[in-house]
Amino acid sequence: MSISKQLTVFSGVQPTGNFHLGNYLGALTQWLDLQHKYHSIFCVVDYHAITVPQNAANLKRQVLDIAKIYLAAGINPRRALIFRQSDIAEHTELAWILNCAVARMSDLNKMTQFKDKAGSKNASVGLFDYPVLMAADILLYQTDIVPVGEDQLQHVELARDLAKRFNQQFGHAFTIPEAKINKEGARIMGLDDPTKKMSKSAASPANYIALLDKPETAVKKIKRAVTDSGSDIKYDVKNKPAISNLLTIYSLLANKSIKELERKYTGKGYGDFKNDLAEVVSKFLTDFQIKFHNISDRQVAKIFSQSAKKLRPIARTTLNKVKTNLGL
Ligand code: AQP
Repeated sequence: MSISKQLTVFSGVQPTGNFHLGNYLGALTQWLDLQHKYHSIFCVVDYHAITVPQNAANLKRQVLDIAKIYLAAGINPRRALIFRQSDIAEHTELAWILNCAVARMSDLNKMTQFKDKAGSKNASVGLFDYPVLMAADILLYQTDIVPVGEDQLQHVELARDLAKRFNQQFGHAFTIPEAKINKEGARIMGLDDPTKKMSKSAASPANYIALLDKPETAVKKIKRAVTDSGSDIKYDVKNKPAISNLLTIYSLLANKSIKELERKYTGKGYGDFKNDLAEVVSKFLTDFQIKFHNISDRQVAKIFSQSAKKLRPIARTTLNKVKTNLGL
């Protein structure tokens, strides 16, 4: 009889900009469930953050704040390992090896996020290559499940392809991971433009509700959120993308089905709907921020160091296998 290994979950968030409701509903809410069932590893991916210019003091602050967001949202450090990517050097070492052994320019040229993010800017090589670093993050821990929002699906696919290629060409070294996407909330759209995803790096703060926005600021953002033509509160992504997005946010935060909300607002207008949604969001943020402000930097530093101590040997074992297979 074979003893099946406990499955491993890995995911991460970049410590950049304002962690928003899209990150929370698309990724973090999945982590909350998974931590009870699986060996769970949640990373603050600071090496990814430096793919675009950062201010040193600000980056240091944001790294701690993202970990506090994980904790305030309900990630339990006794169940899940929360760590800082740059504490484990094996991430960049494996990324280099993948770059040379199996990643190809043609793979990275297909990545839509790079095209979206690089725009006309003088993009860094790191920004182009960041999906390979993400593959290394995932593969180092022999990850089975990667809970992410829809925008990261393409990157998890790349991690799968690189792992398969490596295993075939050089001998087995990696578990093949699978992405896990929420049924609802996988792609929360911008409040100012429901055709584009809610994004930390959006040009205008009217695009997102940050988990650290003052509740009164969030209320204003919801009241100013764009709506569709007509006045029905109806979930119809094609014809009513803005209201559908607001219904999704409302449904997930209030734990009410979209059908129930549609019934509740039959015959009512956008004004009533937005007032109630603003109240739901405001309460959510108030409760969340009380927990956030109760966590100290020292607590986070201790969690980082304890997690890194446990994870380093796993990362080292994978890397040693990879190096042996390559003759390094
Ligand atoms: N709008 C979104 N809806 C649902 N999920 C989302 N995610 C991001 N935006 C949405 C998910 O959040 C996790 C953390 O993302 P990240 O820090 O790696 O950043 P990102 O995917 O590049 O998206 P952001 O947060 O909008 O940042 P910028 O503006 O820098 O691109 C991931 O699981 C992601 O899928």
